[in-house]
Order: sequence, then C-alpha cells, then structure tokens
Amino acid sequence: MLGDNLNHVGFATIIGVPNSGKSTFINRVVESKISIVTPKAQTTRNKIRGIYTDSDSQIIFTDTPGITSGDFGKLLNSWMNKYSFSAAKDADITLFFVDVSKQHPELGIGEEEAHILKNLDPKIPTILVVNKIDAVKPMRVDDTIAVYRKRFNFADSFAISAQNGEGIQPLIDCVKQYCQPGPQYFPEDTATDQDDEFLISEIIREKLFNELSQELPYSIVVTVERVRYNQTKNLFSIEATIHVARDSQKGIVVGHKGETLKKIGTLARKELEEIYDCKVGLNLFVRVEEKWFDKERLLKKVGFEKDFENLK
Ligand SMILES: Nc1nc2c(ncn2[C@@H]2O[C@H](COP(=O)(O)OP(=O)(O)OP(=O)(O)O)[C@@H](O)[C@H]2O)c(=O)[nH]1
Ligand SMILES: [Mg+2]
Repeated sequence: MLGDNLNHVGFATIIGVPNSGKSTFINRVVESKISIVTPKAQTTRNKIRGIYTDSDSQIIFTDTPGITSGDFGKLLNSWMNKYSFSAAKDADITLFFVDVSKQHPELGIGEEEAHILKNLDPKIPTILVVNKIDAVKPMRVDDTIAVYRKRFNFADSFAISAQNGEGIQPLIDCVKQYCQPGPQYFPEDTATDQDDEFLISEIIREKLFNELSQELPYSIVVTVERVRYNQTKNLFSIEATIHVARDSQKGIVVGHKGETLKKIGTLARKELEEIYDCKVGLNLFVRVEEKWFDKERLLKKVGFEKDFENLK
C-alpha cells in the first residue's frame, strides 16, 4: 500500500540509440502500453515514466528519446539528447540498450553507441542490455556482449527480447539490487504518471509515424486542444491539432479526398477506445506551422515544459 516500506525502491533510466527497443521494453515491464513504438528511429521524444511494482519493490523506469548525432530541427534534437542524458543523471542505475541485430562485433562497437557511453556519468552504474536476441544467432549475442564489455565498465550485462519477454525478469531482479529500502510512491495499479492529453497526442503521433512515408513524421507535432467526457453517453470527445512545417506536408497528411487523415483518425480512435474503455469522438485538424521544431512555445506545449529551465 501507498507509503508502506518496501525493500527496493529506485529509479532506472533506459538509454540507447534510436530503435533499440527501449519503449517496447518499458511497455513490457509495466504490462501496459505507455510509450509508443514504431519501426522508425526517433519515435520517442520525451521522458516517459513507467512504474513497476511487486510485493517487495517499486522501480520507476524512465524511457528516453534515442540519442543520435543526426539533425532534424536543431532545437528539438538538442533538447531530446539533453533530456536523455539528464534522465540518466538522476537515476540509481542506467540500462544501456543495444540492438544486437544491428551490431557487427567483429568491427567493434557502434559509433553512435560509443558516443553515448562516452557521455554517461561514470558515477552511476550502467547495465548493458543486449536486446532483440530473438532476431539473431546466439553467437552474435555473446560476441556483442564481449566487445561492449571490453570497451566499458558495465555493472552487469543481460541478453533479452523486449518483444517476446525473454530475459526480462532476471534483468528486473538485478535492477532491484541497485535500489534502496523506501516508501511506496505510487499505488500498485499505476503504470505511468503521464496525463491523458500527453498519451492521446502520442497515440495520434504513433499512427502518423506508421502511416506516413519515411521523413514526414519527423516534421510533425501533435497537440491536444480539448478533452471532454460525457458520462451519460460514456463518450470521450477529443480535439487535436497536427502541426506540420509546410503546406505541401499538409496535403500529404490530409491525403486524396481526406483519406489519409481519416485513416489516421480511425486508427487512433480505435486504440483510444480500447485504452479508455468507452466511445471516443476524435476531431483532428491540420495546421501549417513553419519551423515548429525551433519554436519554444510549441515545444513546451508538447511536454518539454517541466524541465525547460534546466535545459536552456
Ligand atoms: N525482433 C525484435 N524487435 C524488437 C524488439 N524490441 C523492439 N523491437 C522492434 O524495434 C522497433 C523499435 O522499437 P522501439 O521500442 O520503438 O525502439 P526505441 O528504442 O524506443 O526507439 P526510439 O524511441 O526511436 O529511440 C519496433 O519495430 C519494435 O517492434 C525485440 O526484442 N525483438
Ligand atoms: Mg522509443
């Protein structure tokens, strides 16, 4: 119960290059979809907290944006990187994610991975998490672990599949050992501390990522303007805006006779109905906002507000 003393209470930050499976992992740990997942890199843009609770522990995991030296909108990109590193600084332990299917252990460790390791705070223990082991032969897993352990002083290493759950429990048990006794902060059934508006905007963004071709999703941000729940009708009414950077992009998002926007809206609505277990009315607007990714006002609105002053 809330306030009870538990043997293991602490914070674990998940960090790694884009697409290494960080969000898939946090969703599996908390057994609920709290962080969106797509096959495209740089899906996650904010810190997403997932709360794991069992009989003797509560661990607050933080999912972070994949760290990259790539550039798609300078302000957003630099904020995302700062976000991820700052989340790692606050934790009891860092989980450093590597996508084993992208590794070439015979050539050493990846360049982007090396960049992250170089910038981690050496005072915080880091566990190597080699993910996607379902996709490769066991030898590749062993070689990857060996080559990474040679380069960095990891506290431990684990081979997992965030997708099918293999290896997850031993990793959680290890994380517990880096936590301290303390009071339970969140009720047992709480999976995350994010609010409805944020989750809704993320679900819409996930559909945009999946439905639009390669580069366009990176030029998009979603804000939720209004949410209203009508108890008699058991209806959740949502109004949201999709901000794009150019007129031509608006045309693509809307699509021929509005078909693309309609499809995105339907997919998002269906998922939101499942999440909230009620009918959902979803109104989507598309708005051209040049260079939104360099505008503080909009970035603050999509969740960069809380730590804004620390990041400037
Ligand atoms: N085969 C396999 N695929 C995985 C596994 N974990 C994640 N994936 C896939 O990898 C892709 C990226 O997963 P995400 O969880 O979005 O990765 P991420 O690290 O959060 O990515 P960013 O948010 O862009 O930094 C998705 O298509 C996932 O389905 C795994 O264990 N095995
Ligand atoms: Mg992610």
